[in-house]
Amino acid sequence: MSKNNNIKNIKELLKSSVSIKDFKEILKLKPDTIIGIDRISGEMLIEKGINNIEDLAKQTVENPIEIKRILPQVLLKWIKIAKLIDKLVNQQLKKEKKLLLIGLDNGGKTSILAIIQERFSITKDLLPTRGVKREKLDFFGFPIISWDLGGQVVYREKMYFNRPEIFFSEADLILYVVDSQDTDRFAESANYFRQVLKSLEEIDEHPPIVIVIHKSDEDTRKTHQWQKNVDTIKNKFDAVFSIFKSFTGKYCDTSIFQKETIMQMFSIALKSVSDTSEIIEHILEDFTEKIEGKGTSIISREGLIFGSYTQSKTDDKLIHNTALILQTLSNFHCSIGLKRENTMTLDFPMNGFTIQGEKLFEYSDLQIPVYLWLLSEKPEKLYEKIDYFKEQISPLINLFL
Ligand SMILES: Nc1nc2c(ncn2[C@@H]2O[C@H](COP(=O)(O)OP(=O)(O)OP(=O)(O)O)[C@@H](O)[C@H]2O)c(=O)[nH]1
Ligand SMILES: [Mg+2]
Repeated sequence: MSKNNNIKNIKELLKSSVSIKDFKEILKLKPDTIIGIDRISGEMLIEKGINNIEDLAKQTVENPIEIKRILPQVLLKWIKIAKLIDKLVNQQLKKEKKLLLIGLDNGGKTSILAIIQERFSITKDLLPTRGVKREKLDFFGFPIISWDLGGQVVYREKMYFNRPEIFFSEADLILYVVDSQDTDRFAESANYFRQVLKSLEEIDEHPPIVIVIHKSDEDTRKTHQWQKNVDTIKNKFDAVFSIFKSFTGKYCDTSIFQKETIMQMFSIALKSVSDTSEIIEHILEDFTEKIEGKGTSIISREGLIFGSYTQSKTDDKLIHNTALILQTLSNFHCSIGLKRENTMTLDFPMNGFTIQGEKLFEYSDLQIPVYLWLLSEKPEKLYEKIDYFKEQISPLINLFL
């Protein structure tokens, strides 16, 4: 919610004619895009080397530059507005994680992004990516800006390494995609990877890296050849990591024909850049909206809350207190030899809602049951989607526990 407020607040500080296509570009807008700065004053600022909002925001309030035909108190006001825009943009950017997809051409980078966005049909007729394709995407509501770096040799050699600060800087995460079936190109891919790390080191950026061993399709995965390929890939990439010790990487194998492998890889990747409870909350928010509920929470038998999503504090308390009491009751029932129920329900007919707990899975070696608790006016909707939740989402949540 605060994310949209940021955008709204920034828009209010800019002239209505300014359209914002990319957040990062706001700070590069000319000073006179700020509301109240006329064109002539804007030009005077530019003459003094203040070319954009970012430059204006860098001025200190205590000791701003002097411009003859602009009153100091007016200039001060503009500097303060620029500082505010700068702050809001940076807050916003911080929330959106920059994800870089790198790897040779035909590796499957664009296909992976399409799967994450559930665009299955387009994966069949994808063309090679020309240059860099930037896109906003959403992983259960988790905001990400993906930079899909087309892997054809012309871009690799002529673009990225010439301007690494543009392409490689400020990445929160890198997915480096290797085609596990393309044996002839493992060395070429490892070599590209080495160049990428070298460039990153030169600009002093060290984002976490996931090496995606892609096209690990179900049938191929069973073959001896595939296992051999994976070993070769790991050997070659480990050798690169051993040269650049300041980087760490993980390996994941994926296939577009098994969406869950992509989701798991993505979850593992996100785990390295974000607070895991934040990710669980996004997943629950997405699910709660799908089933038109008012709130959900994931709680273990002993009352450990793994994550929750509610629209109001009262609903939050209502779910948690009810869940704790029902779970305590269920623990008592078990202690006297009854079987633990998979579903626990408490109806509030006069208030028109139900609180319901559904056992999701058992956690750790101690097999501690974990329940999904729902507060809803339409609890029957849960049954329409609970299989989806169990299949698609609980493995992801499991990863974060
Ligand atoms: N067998 C198999 N094929 C895949 C998989 N993922 C992608 N492909 C295919 O690989 C080809 C290349 O996929 P893209 O996603 O365009 O590859 P890219 O890495 O974006 O390539 P560039 O844009 O040139 O860098 C397409 O024909 C895809 O259908 C996979 O998991 N298994
Ligand atoms: Mg592509």
